[in-house]
Amino acid sequence: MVNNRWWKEAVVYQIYPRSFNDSNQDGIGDIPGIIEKLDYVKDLGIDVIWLCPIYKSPNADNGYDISDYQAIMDDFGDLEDVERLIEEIHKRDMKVIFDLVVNHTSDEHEWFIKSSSSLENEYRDYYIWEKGKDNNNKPPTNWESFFGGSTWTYDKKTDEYYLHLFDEKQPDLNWENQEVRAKIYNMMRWWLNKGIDGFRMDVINMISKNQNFPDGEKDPDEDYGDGKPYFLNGPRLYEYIKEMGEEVLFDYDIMTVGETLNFGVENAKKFSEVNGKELLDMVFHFELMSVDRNDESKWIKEEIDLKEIKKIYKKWNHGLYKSGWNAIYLGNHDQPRIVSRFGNDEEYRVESAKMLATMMMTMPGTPYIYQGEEIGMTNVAFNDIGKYRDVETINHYRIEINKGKAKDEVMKEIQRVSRDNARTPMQWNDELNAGFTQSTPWINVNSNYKEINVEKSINDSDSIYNYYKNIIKIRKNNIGLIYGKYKPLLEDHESVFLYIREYKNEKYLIILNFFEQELSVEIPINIKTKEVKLLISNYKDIILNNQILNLRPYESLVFKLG
Ligand code: TEU
Ligand code: CA
Repeated sequence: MVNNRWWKEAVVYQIYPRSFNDSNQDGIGDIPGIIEKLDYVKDLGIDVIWLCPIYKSPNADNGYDISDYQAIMDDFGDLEDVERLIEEIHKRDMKVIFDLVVNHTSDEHEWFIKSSSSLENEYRDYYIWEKGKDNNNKPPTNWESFFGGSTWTYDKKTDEYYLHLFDEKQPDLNWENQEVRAKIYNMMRWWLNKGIDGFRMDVINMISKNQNFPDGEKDPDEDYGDGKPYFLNGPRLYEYIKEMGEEVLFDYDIMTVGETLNFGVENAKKFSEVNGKELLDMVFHFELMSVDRNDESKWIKEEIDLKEIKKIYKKWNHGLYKSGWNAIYLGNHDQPRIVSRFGNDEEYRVESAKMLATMMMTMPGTPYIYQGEEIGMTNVAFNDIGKYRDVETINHYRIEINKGKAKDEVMKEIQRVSRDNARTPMQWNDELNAGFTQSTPWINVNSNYKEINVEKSINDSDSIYNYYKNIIKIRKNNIGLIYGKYKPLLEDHESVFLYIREYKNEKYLIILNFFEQELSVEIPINIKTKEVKLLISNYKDIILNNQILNLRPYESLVFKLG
């Protein structure tokens, strides 16, 4: 039997503060700006807000490079603002989880400044320092950073290299050092005691590294090898997370969600609890994030195969049915806009965005809506690299151009994949800068804001926004959609996604036409009885002949089968 928990019944809304709402007209979203919009979030039907990093940071990676965990980024406000934010969220009967970024800090963190000051400094061992190969002329390993280039940067002063899986301004902390861990746990308690309701744990399965630092496998024509086997799910990962549970998590009624690359269902289950105590409640796996891209490079496109998507959901839904829990997301601040990626952001923007919402809200697991998804915000196609802000995007451009790739081709990749697609300002209305700011925004607003914005969406009863609102309500009023068992049907069908959710004597049937082609499908269940009720659909009527349902582009339907 599945245990009922508040975080299983919650719908989460992710806020990327920099791009949400600017209250003081400096072009950057901020904490008071979020407070101004809490009623909007609440009204959508949200229970939990996941707030991306708001800590002090020089912003090499928009706050994922933290220079002080217990202070606030100047652009965003101060600690008082944050305390008020927590209070205002709670006042509205919502909860808030913070981003926990403890695989690395900023190189401007006091710990790193001390660590890099000399070999003897007491903070030296807080980070991962190694001698290079070939008389210290080459990095210790051939690993490639997520943002391109080596994972090691040479430090002249102490004549050693430090490890950074991400940007060189994001040195990896040395979790082998017990003092580092103790300080992190203290910091976590400090925030929990301020009343936050949990953490989203950034790249949490990277914190334990294989201490032999072996080279990764490498293609002869590539510059770098694959270090993932040596820093993902490392030898002491479970020990560390369990310790974090004992030192911090077990003492609070909170929710935790780990961001985990290549983790797998078995790990998700294993890490979800220990001796009946909740550890990592759920994880963000990346399997759906690679269905439209090449395994080797996220920049190379592949066609979406619905059968693969079905397999991924089945594996995770069945795997975590009895123990563990799923996190359901299609997009976030690192991914393209979901309607542009999995739907159709032109002719069928509204229909396809509703179809994707239907899938998310009827899957087992806690759904995460990324800001702007609820109004169907789309990718942005800046024509000039100078308009992009994301470090990964800018590095990619430089590296590919240096390799001799044509500019047009690189820009096309960037327009499709860049993380900045999700980071353009929230579109509130059709006024200057979409109502995000009165001054120049830190990144340009998507030019479609006159068409796509919150104000317009609220006033249109047929909008994506009102559909989200509606389906969130439906999910809450039908507990079977939360706890029900997942049963896929027509698993080999290439364009229709069909499944049942079953809970005690409740039963639901979900039908999604995943693509734009119209088609007919024979429904293996009789839906023409008086017990069957259509809960929601994204078309005004339904075309049914006997058991044959005619599905229009991206048509989606949710039935309650008595
Ligand atoms: O992301 C980790 C991650 O592996 C990727 O999603 C990453 O954003 C990138 O696309 C790799 O190609 C987390 C954060 O969500 C991301 O914003 C940070 O940049 C990163 O960690 C480092 O903290
Ligand atoms: Ca501001």
